[in-house]
Amino acid sequence: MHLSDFWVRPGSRKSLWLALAAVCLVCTLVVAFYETEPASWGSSPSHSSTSVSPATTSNGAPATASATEPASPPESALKAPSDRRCRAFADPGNVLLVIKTGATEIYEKLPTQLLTTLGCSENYLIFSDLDEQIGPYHIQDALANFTESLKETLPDFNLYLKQQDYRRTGQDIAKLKKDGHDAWTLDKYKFLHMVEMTWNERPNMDWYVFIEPDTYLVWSNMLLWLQTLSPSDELYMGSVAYVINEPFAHGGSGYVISGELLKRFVGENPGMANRYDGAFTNECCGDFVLARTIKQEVDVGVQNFWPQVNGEKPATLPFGPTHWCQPVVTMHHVEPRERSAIFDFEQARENFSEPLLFRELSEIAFPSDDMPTEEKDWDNLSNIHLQFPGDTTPTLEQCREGCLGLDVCFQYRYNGEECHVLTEAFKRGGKREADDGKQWVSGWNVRKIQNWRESNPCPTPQWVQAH
Ligand SMILES: *[C@@H]1O[C@H](CO)[C@@H](O)[C@H](O)[C@H]1NC(C)=O
Ligand SMILES: *[C@@H]1O[C@H](CO)[C@@H](O)[C@H](O)[C@H]1NC(C)=O
Ligand SMILES: CC(=O)N[C@H]1CO[C@H](CO)[C@@H](O)[C@@H]1O
Repeated sequence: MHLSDFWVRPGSRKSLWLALAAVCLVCTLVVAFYETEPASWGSSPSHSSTSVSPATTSNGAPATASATEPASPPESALKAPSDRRCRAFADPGNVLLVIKTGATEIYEKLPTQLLTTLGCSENYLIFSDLDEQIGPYHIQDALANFTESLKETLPDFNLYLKQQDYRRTGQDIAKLKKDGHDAWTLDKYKFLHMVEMTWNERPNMDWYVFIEPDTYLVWSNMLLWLQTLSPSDELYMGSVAYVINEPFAHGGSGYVISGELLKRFVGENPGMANRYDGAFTNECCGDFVLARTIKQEVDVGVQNFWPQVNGEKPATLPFGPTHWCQPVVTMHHVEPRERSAIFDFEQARENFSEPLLFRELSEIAFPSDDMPTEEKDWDNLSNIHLQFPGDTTPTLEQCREGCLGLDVCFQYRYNGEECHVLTEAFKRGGKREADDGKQWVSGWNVRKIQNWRESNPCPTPQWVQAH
């Protein structure tokens, strides 16, 4: 209900009084809380800018510098002082993070990224398809330099123009998201200009790391990984996907371009992005066009670092022989709450100089002290059809016993008529409501998973070699 409803509807006297009573109750509670808990407010960054706060935090340390440097709160006020990653890597090196998002999703996806991944980074740029200021953060329009005449004629730019109109008229741009398709179609046009603007604004960095708002970047692993490489080599690295036969670094998994390569691709190549403005419309994906253009302009191909750089997340990763002793640098499709959970998990680690490996990460999906056994309305992504003698329809019990009785079986999934198992990895999967009257039930061979975990320690991290 809108506030104005209270004043225009004649019959709403009663709700008005109820609302006033509620407001007063809240005021009372706030005052009571403030009076009983002043110490806990002292460490809150927002409090340090008000006149009631003492100049020191609750533990006696000087308050953060936000009051004297209002222009740079990302480093001073917002960075969680307790973020252990920042202390472990006091000098992260000459690394620039670049995040690409879109105006219809920015408020939904960016905040958790800023509160977690970016907590230790002072070098980053944020690109979108609309120039915006969110508190201290300047979000740049990656398409600012895109050919004007094409913006006006390409149907894919309808959303771009509408966003500007929505902003001018004060409408909620998030409402333009709908199924996300239009934002997805517009997204591909941003890649080359984003890369070009990145170099123009921050030339001569060692490394440029490009991610999306739902990419999870394991900051410590990324820094450890980059330390093993030379930024004076021309490198374009990520998780390789293909369009027809042409390889490219999948955007959502994140990719890294060395300073040396970006210098030749952009720095010594003025006007590069505009020359390709017409090249996207008939292609599926911007990350693919980026790879093709790098190849065409400077003859450098993508190097594959999968699964260290990958497009899955704890709930969907296939833990096991292919994903075990390698460090995890990125994950994708990470929802804000999943991000917070991984972040907490990271913060609780003992030694940030020890890379976080898939083996350790598997504890999020399969905690040793709380292993899942069986879940209803659940799909664990088992995909090998287990057939029973005479092709009979198995029961859930038969499916479960079929898996638990097999040495190789990590898990099973039953849908009322078919039994699927997974033997080469274990995956957590997720909720899946019944469809066509079939209930999905999934279960795990807990003893096998535990045995596998114990008999496969990772004495040394296996950094992935380019392949
Ligand atoms: C737009 O393009 C011009 C010419 O290529 C370039 O000088 C300028 O820096 C670009 N603007 C941005 C914001 O990158
Ligand atoms: C942390 O791990 C690194 C790398 O394995 C090791 O050299 C260092 O001694 C460890 N630090 C502590 C406090 O255990
Ligand atoms: C929820 C989910 O991703 N379910 C998938 C489980 O695995 C089968 C077979 O691999 C897929 O078809 C489902 O989409």
